[in-house]
Amino acid sequence: MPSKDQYLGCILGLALGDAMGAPYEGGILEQLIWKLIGRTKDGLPRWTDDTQMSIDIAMSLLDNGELNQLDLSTRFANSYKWSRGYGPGTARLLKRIGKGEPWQKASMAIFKNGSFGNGAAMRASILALYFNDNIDRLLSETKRSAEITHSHPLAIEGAILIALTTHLIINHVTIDDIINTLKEHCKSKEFGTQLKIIHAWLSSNHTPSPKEIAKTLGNGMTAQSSVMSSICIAFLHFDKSFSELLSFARSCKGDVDTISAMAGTLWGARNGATTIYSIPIEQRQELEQIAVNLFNQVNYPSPA
Ligand code: R7I
Ligand code: MG
Ligand code: MG
Ligand code: MG
Repeated sequence: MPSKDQYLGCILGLALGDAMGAPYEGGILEQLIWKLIGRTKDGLPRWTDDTQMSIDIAMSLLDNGELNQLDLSTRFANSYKWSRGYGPGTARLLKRIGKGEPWQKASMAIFKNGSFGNGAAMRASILALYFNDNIDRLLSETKRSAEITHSHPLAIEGAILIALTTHLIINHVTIDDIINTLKEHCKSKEFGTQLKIIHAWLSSNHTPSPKEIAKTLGNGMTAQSSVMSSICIAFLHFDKSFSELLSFARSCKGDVDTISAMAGTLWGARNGATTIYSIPIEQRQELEQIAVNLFNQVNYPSPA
């Protein structure tokens, strides 16, 4: 059975990965901008769109008692702020929804087949915290949460892989068994090939360097160049500290906030929040309350 500490770890790992990774995301210009806007008035590290959209999903689920796509699309649009560093396509899409365009139309308006950015995967661990009793339901609800902004099959598959991995981790499944289950759910050649590489590395006890991960699995803003990298980084750091995970993800360069958020949420799902409580972050109490509310709605029996 998952513990409340794992729920806290999953949410705080995501937000801390995001906020700690954000100063290193992208090129010189993006890093300069983040230097100017990366702290709250009280000097706390700010998180970005990765955490904001995760909060939107959590609040929508908790308030509606189900995944309501119209409600979620409205929340995404209402929360949009340029200073959270949204992906370029998602920023345009959310502005269209904000002006009243239905999400079904907006989500196809920017990229011809819908976005394959990692913006659906980065927020997908929340689904695993809410839909813990049935894997098929988890997968179909994850797809519904993703397609509001990311209707491309690779973006949806990336979201499903993160949700499923989170689900298996909070339910104490071993890395070997997680990999076997992920293999059953990899539909695309892209993710399937990457998973085989991770499997081969782990079975031969090879520890890839950050450079090797970036080159082989990717470090970009697309789902297919960041989801498997993040899963791999999380697996490599399950028995190491959160700060080692962060510094490894930073060395991978590229989309550091999102890779750290996805690796961080998986690390926290496994290790809980105890060792990361003291790291300062924007709105920590609100984040913790969300984790507790998600945990409480699942109705896990209390320990004897
Ligand atoms: O996926 P998305 O919300 O971006 C999330 C990223 C994370 O790093 C966040 O931290 C934030 O910084 O942004 O935003 P999108 O713009 O939908 O997708 C991200 C990028 O993937 C796009 O800007 C494109 O460069 C690329 N991309 C595509 N390129 C060509 N054709 C996504 N879909 C396509 C496509 O269909
Ligand atoms: Mg971001
Ligand atoms: Mg950005
Ligand atoms: Mg990012």
